[in-house]
Amino acid sequence: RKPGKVVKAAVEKAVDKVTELVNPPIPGAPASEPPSLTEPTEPRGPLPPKPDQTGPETVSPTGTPTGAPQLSQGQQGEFLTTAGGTRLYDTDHSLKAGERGPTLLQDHHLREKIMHFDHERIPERVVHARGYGAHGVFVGYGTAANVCKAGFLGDGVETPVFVRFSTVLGSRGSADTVRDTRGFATKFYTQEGNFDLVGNNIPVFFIQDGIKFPDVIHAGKPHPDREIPQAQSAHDTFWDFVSTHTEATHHVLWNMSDRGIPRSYRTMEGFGVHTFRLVNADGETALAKFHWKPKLGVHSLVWEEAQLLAGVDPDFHRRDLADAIESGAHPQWELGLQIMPDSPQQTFEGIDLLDPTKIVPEELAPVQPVGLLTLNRNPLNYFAETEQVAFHLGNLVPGIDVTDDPLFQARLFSYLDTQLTRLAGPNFNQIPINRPHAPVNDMFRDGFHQHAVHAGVAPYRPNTLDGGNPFVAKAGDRPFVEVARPLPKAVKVRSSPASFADHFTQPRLFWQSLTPVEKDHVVSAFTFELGKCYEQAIKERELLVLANVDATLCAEVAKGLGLPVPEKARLKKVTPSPALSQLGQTWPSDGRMIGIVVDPADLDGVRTVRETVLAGGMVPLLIAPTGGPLGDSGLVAQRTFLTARSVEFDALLVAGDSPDARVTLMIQEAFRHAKAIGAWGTGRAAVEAAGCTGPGVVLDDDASKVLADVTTLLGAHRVWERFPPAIA
Ligand code: HDD
Repeated sequence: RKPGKVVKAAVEKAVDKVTELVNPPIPGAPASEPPSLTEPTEPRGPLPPKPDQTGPETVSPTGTPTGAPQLSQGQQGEFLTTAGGTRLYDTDHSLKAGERGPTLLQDHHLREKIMHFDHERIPERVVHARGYGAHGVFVGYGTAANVCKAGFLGDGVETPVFVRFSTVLGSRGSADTVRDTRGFATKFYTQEGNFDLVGNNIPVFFIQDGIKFPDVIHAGKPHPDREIPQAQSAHDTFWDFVSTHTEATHHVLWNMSDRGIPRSYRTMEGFGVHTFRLVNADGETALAKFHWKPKLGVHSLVWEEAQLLAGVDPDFHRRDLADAIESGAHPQWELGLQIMPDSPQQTFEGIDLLDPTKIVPEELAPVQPVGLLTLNRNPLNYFAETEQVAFHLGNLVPGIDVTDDPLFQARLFSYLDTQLTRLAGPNFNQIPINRPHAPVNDMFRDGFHQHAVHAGVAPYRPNTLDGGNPFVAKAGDRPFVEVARPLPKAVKVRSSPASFADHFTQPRLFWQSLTPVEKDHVVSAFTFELGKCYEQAIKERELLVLANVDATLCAEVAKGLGLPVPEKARLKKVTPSPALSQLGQTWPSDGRMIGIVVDPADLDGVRTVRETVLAGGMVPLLIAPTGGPLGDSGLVAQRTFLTARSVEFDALLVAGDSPDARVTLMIQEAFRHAKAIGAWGTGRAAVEAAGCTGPGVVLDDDASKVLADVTTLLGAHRVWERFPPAIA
């Protein structure tokens, strides 16, 4: 045998071993071929998708075909073909007049390949461009029946869903962890048609009337001259707008709070924001607000961590969601309703329910659980599903109707209109991810990208030629019927009701409901963002706004900016809503990332800890000086001192001492970000040498006790006691 072959075989064997250790086989998953170092020489059939991945459903839960293709038409077939299906024998060389000659115009494959590539990108969403999606299932509890007749809320009814999370301001390639509002859009493929709940992780909005949407977005997007900064609100135009447009104050307060930098999509609340009108089987109506409550609790990053992550792992939230689903840690949210009477005034406890800058505190109208959402499958293809999904608030089902909130009303126009350019035509509902699972019979015809081959000759009503089909549904056939509500006697005006003028009571309510630690973070966020503005007048004007929210908030931000504190404003007394704080509760530690700096001298101890972490539903990541297998222990380093950074982990365990400065940095960052730290063996010396002792740092000889204490600390997410807040 030639020596080269022996070396190659040995390398292949080693690669296979490491691959198996890093990616242990998933029970029940179809066996996949081991990766090879050389290019395959024989054609083979399509590869199956990974067990956590599927495309849009091809049949509804009751067996109705959804029209989605059975298996994606992909590049996994045996032979490469043209788009017309003709087999090709070469795709690496253009057709030329001789090897050194010019390329011939007749080369159809060259022209088709480049033509298609030139048009692979479509316009990104004008807002919410950066997003990530997942498939799942929603199961109704049946508890909403007294207020809402929607079938999907019925007891035990299972409805397939697709959820897309997003940031608002950044471009499609921007970082996940920037300070911003997060989109939380859910498409329920119900048996009565699609219902889209297009919400955010913040329950209020910047504007009360949709006509101002271009203004707030132009202000938040990068400056038009230099197109900077990307995916940020920390710049002059944003603060110029919100400091002069005070109805934005409530939303701004939420953005500057920890809600603006979620730890994960899995640990965010979601809100439908607007008030909806619900109808029950007896035709009675109620007003309601939708809430998503995460089973893992509401958790956030700290600001420095968010900034580091934007560079270290710009895909942090995407990766987190996909990994969690792949590993079987399926994230869940309970859907809840706040129910308010449908009074002629459409107010509740003095709160105008048509004003999207106002919340209804949960203490006044408790959130009543009506169903459970589980995200359990990753998309098969990002573009086909996550990019092409199109949400629209007008996708309503019997039992759920709109209200006259002027923001809601403008949105009803925008979401259809925007798809015409983004998805190039009016037939975007025929894209597999958007196809309803209920039968569709719409008489819409032709247009760009028409997929259907419609039969019949009479796409109009009334007709006799197609037997009068399709017929309109009668009351017993469960049609969607707009609620017939008397309109107030009115004149045409361009103005808002007087109740919309109160811009400060609820921001104050939010501020006063936060704990001192959370208030500290709000002060820092305002100080940071305004500190990035160049125009002095903008900072001073925002301080005037803050003076109307709270004197301490205003004074602390002014101190940070080095500016005089404006005169005290007359402030309303508010009753805090403890439900608005995200601290003070204990949550499951499922799916948390635990970094473990290994001790090469005590790999048995590391193995035990790793197994306990896994058994606890958390994810252990072993960090060692170099990659690859750790001795003969059967363990493999998933991170090295070069590739690991503290921000990836929710808690850090240090099993071994190491003179490496990157380990010291890892410990110090985890400490600074109020994370739980545990150490045993020689690792204790490493933590002490980094100067990181105090609350939330567990040092003990018994590794299992260290892990147990760290897991308990994770229940509260962070160890805030480490840094007493500056604000009482
Ligand atoms: Fe919007 C996208 C949420 C106000 C116009 N919006 C979009 C998405 C979310 C929201 C989550 C991303 C959907 C996806 O993942 O595809 N938007 C909101 C919320 C609002 C809101 C919670 C206030 C309560 N939006 C709003 C207004 C307008 C729009 C007032 C226009 C008048 N939004 C759009 C849009 C987008 C969109 C331009 C861009 C891409 C798309 O619709 O499909 O139509």
